[in-house]
Amino acid sequence: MKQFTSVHDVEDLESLVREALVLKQHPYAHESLGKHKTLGLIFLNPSLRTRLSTQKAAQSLGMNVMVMNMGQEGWALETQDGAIMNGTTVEHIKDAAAVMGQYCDVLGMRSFPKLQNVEEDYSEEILKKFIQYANVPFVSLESATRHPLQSLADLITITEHAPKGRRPKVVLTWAPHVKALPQAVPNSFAEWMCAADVDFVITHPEGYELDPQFTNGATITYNQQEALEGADFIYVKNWSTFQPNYGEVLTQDASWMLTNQHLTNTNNAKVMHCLPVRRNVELSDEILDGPNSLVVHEAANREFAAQAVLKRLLEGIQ
Ligand code: AN0
Ligand code: CP
Repeated sequence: MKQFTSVHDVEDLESLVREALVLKQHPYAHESLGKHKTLGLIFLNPSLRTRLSTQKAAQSLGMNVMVMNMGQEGWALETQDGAIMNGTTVEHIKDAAAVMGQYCDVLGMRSFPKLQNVEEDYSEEILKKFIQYANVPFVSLESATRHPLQSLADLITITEHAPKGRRPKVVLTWAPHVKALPQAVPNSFAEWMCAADVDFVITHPEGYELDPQFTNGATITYNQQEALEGADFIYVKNWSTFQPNYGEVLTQDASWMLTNQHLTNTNNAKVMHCLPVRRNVELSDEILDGPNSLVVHEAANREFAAQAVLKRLLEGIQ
């Protein structure tokens, strides 16, 4: 593997999930694979899980890790080709990426969308330029439109907890939030669930339709109660609007926040969320602190998702 930016970079999904589950049992089985190899993690935005789980995963493979909080500690980056840099930006992404590619054998970057211009965000310009100029194997730590390490951890979690002998029903439900959030997590989750062996339903209020390039193959309904019927897994996430007005909050309707009452007609559904979560806005305390919550298991699996991906990237170098 040369890069991990979406499900399309994975040749065999099932074997990657299996590999992650084996690594979870034997995390130090490949501790010399990354010897004398350096991973650079570049954060243009905040992170807890992605930063720590990816560092730990790399260390278990014997890699050296460098983390750069670009947003706070780096120079302000210019991304426009041909820009006359007489404003606030100090260094062009071309130069910064090329230099980091000299220091690192594998690079990862987190870059959120600005949620102002749909064409700009969905072109993934920053991600593409970074990969092009760094010119080393690359892992996305969440880009403007996708969060593939999260989706892989989610699929690992579903695989571990799935009912035996039948396809699980997985429901992605929109949840309220006070801020406009990216579509990256739901886009990515939808894309991975459409590629996995599950029955997949998406439910959200009218106006929150996701880009169909990610949801093709899913059943989509505005009726949350109907969607949740018989669910084995409920994946909770807020997102802002995609179209026609990009990056907006249309409603904060609290009836969309899952409580135990919402689980009544499910198959004793397990509840998932990528975290961080706004308690009692996106998800109720009673669910998060109750027996159906998988959120901490999911976060734990981020380590083995990252380790499986880094292992494949390292194998691509050797
Ligand atoms: C981010 C998002 O929704 O994309 C990161 C999630 C992993 N969440 C927030 O900004 C709260
Ligand atoms: N789920 C997730 O990516 O968390 P962080 O933003 O804390 O990395």
